[in-house]
Amino acid sequence: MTPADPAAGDIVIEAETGAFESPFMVVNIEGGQALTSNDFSPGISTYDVVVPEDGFYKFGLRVLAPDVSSDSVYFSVNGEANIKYATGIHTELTDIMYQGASVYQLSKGVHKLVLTNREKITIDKIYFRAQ
Ligand SMILES: [Ca+2]
Repeated sequence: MTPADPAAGDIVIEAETGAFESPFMVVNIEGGQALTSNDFSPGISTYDVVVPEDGFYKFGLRVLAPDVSSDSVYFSVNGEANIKYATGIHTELTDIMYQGASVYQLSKGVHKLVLTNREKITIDKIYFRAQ
């Protein structure tokens, strides 16, 4: 089962379009491609996040996270400290909005996102959801 289309107002980035390094790699999944990794070393994937208007945005991911060795990743917005994002276990593609206090006030323009590998998660899409 594929999740519903993203909500209006979401900024959606295909995770596999990042500038990524090993162990991140691209894998084919149902309906397209995703970013995944096969080990626990801290490679990164970087993104330009194009924000269409000033506002508050919440971070989220569409993931496959089938077990306890594949259900987390680190993320950092605009050079802030890495946040560990534990998605919970999902054996089908699932949209998970980060539940911590990470609502970002972003101005119109380009912002920077960095994902850092932690374990064997598979990430299809990245969201910044307008609040
Ligand atoms: Ca994708």
